[in-house]
Amino acid sequence: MILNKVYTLVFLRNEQQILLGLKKRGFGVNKWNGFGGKVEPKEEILDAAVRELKEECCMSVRKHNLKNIGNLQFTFEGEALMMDVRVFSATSFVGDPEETEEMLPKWFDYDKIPFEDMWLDDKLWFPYLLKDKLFYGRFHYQGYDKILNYTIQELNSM
Ligand code: 6OG
Repeated sequence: MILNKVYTLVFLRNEQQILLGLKKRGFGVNKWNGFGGKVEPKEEILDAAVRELKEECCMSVRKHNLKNIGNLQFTFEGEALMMDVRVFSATSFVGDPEETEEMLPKWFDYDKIPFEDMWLDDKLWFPYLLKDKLFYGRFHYQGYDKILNYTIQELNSM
C-alpha cells in the first residue's frame, strides 16, 4: 500500500526574479527549492503554505494571493511513500526574506536559476511555472539523483 502525504511548495516571484531557499537540513539538504513542507493533520493546504513560507524565510503572503499552479507527485524506488506536492506561486507578498534554521533565501534572476543545485525534476517543470502555466508531473526516483521515469503535462485547470 502506498502512503500519500501532502506537501506545499511556494515560489515568490517578481518581474525579474524568483525567491529560492537553500535547504540547510533534512530532506533535500543543500538544494535550492521553493518554501514548503508537510501539511499537518486537519490543516488546510493554503494555511500550511502560508505557515511554511513564514517559518522558512519570514515572508508573509495572503491565502488569496497564492495561485495553485502545479501538482507534483514523487515516488522513490523501494519506498511506500508518495509525496503529493502542491505548488503555489505568488506575486503579492510582504517582508524581506530572512535566513532561518531551515533555509537560506536568495533572489535569482530568471536566467540564473541554479538548476545544477536543485532537484533533478525541477528543470523539467520550471518552464511551466515560469510561463505561468498550470502543470501536473509525476516522477519516480531511484535514490535522490536519478529519475527512472516521469510524465509531465500542462493542465487547463487544477
Ligand atoms: P520538508 O521535508 O522540508 O518538505 N519536495 C521537492 N521539491 C522538488 N522541487 N523536487 C522534489 O523532488 C521534491 N521532493 C519534495 C516538498 C520537503 C519539501 O520539499 C519539496 C516540500 O516543500 C523529489 O518538510
